[in-house]
Amino acid sequence: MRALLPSEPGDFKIPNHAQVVVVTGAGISAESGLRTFRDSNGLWEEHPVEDVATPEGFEADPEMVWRFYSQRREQLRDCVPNAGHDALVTLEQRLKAGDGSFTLITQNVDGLHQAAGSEEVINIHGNLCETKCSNNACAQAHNTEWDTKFYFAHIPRCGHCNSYLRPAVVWFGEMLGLDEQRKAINALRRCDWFIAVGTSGVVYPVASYVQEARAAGAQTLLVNLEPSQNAYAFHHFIEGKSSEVLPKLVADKGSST
Ligand code: BV8
Repeated sequence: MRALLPSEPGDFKIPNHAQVVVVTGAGISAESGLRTFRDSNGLWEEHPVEDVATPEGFEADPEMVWRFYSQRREQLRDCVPNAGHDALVTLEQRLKAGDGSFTLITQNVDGLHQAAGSEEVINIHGNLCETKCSNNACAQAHNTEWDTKFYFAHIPRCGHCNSYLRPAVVWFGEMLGLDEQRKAINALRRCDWFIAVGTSGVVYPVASYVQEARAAGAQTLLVNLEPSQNAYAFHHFIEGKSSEVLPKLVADKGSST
């Protein structure tokens, strides 16, 4: 693996005409108080991923899966976006005011980017606070009755086909949404800046997006506490907390060429 030369946020000037794609992971929400997945004391520590984030896990023990996701919904009540989320809103607004473009692909299901004011967001792994019917053939994909309620009492059932409802997130072994994937690939193929923030680069296909961006000729930056598993694929690595690095990285550093 090629050694990544560490960079500083001040080394980069993102011009107002840049075509930017940002990918975020659980690390950007860590400073809002949400646990990540694979750090020490991470979410998967108590719940092996195959038990709670797979269709098989849900089929085997829907109660336990609903408890896991309901605890995460509860956690969310006290969380607000942090300076990392806010910096991405600032960047999006600056690019839209210029003749640039901005696409935010988030693996997070916490909705904090939208709460911060980000508009062009692709929830590539779904949304924690939305619920859908577990029967893929059911016409009633969403049952709004449960979209914001926190399940602890009993497993909710679809009002249309009576199957269990489930969190509207993408589990391992499940395909990502076709519309979300199409939007993501379209943005990657025309980007000239690609920034991944707070992700371990373990989960595919999102971990391969940096390769798509490189193929499009983009500058690729990783902002993380440590080199991610796919760090080798990036041109630059900025080590640090997203809430500290991003405001410096996205600042408008004078008139751009
Ligand atoms: C699919 C559910 C087709 C929602 C999640 C072999 C090769 C390639 C692919 C595969 C393979 N075997 C299986 C696969 C496919 C599989 C996969 O990638 N497996 C991996 C584990 C190898 N992928 C899939 O199944 C996907 N579907 O590919 O369909 C298919 C199907 C079957 C077989 C083949 C193909 C579906 C993937 C979606 C899975 N769902 N969760 C939920 O509950 O949230 S994934 C889960 O991990 C979350 O969604 C999360 O978003 C995602 C990634 O985690 P991160 O966000 O990166 O978080 P993590 O804790 O890992 O890292 C945080 C980082 O932040 C750390 O590096 C830390 O240092 C840093 N950090 C912490 N604090 C800060 C910080 N950085 C900056 N500042 C801070 N303050």
